[in-house]
Amino acid sequence: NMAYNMIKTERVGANNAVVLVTLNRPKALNALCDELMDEVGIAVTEADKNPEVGAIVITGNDKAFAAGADIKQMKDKSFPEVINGNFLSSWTQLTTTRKPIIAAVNGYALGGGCELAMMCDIIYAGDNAKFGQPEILLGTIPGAGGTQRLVRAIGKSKAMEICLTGDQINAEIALQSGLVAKVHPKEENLNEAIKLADKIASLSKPVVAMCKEAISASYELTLNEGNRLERKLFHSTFALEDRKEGMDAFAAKRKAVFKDC
Ligand code: CO8
Repeated sequence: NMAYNMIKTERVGANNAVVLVTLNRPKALNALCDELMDEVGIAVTEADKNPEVGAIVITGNDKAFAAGADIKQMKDKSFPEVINGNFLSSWTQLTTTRKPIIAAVNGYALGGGCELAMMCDIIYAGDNAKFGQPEILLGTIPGAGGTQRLVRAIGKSKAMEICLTGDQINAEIALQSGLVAKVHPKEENLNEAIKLADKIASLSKPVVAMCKEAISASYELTLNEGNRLERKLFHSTFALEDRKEGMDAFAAKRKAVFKDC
């Protein structure tokens, strides 16, 4: 296990099958500097490769999930610097992860923080959560999917309102809009996210990966192409012992035991 400066990682859940990544730069409200995002990328990639791990949870602290990209790191950059360095493109590493990632958001998820949460597969919000894309107030626009994933999550009109004003929405509105899957009292939110991750981690890993792949593809493909991919993946599950075990267990009225093969 490598030493991180900006995050903490631990194995949690009943069978230690969940990796918990805690963003740990509280003095800057977890502002997402390059080093922090690089560490998140490494931790998530390692978890993705580890056969004992079934799901990943990313969280912050009570006050902030993350208050955005690091404005102080960004403010003096020139156009040639950002274009030649393809500034912040490394963030997309997260979206290539095959295992499910759950964001447990308490407090601020602003700008890049909101975008980071939206790169995850499921968002659970504490009742004190605040989501927003305040880039417009800084004279810039979202750069890590804010204008794209937010539209798909909550529709054009609400996304326009949020991105064009920089106004924040609270947990209740985020739930109503479909940005988050559930809201919990903030003290319970992380635990609920871990329980969810644990449940997913107890299922067949290749089947979970195929299911995630199919749902993620709906972002990119037409309905026809998406349904075709889904059917191919569905057929593929019949190549797995886990598919047979799942159905045999149902017929025998016992609990399925999956072996990831
Ligand atoms: N960057 C750097 N430092 C930050 C950031 C940030 N985003 N947010 C907070 N901090 C720092 C503050 O400067 C302060 O530091 P210090 O103690 O040294 O003064 C410390 O964190 C505590 O913050 P506050 O004192 O401001 O705390 P408050 O409780 O008063 O306010 C807020 C909390 C409302 C969240 C406030 O901190 C705030 O408005 N933060 C900035 C929010 C913001 O604008 N975020 C968007 C950033 S732009 C962005 O994310 C672009 C994404 C592009 C991604 C592209 C990827 C490819």
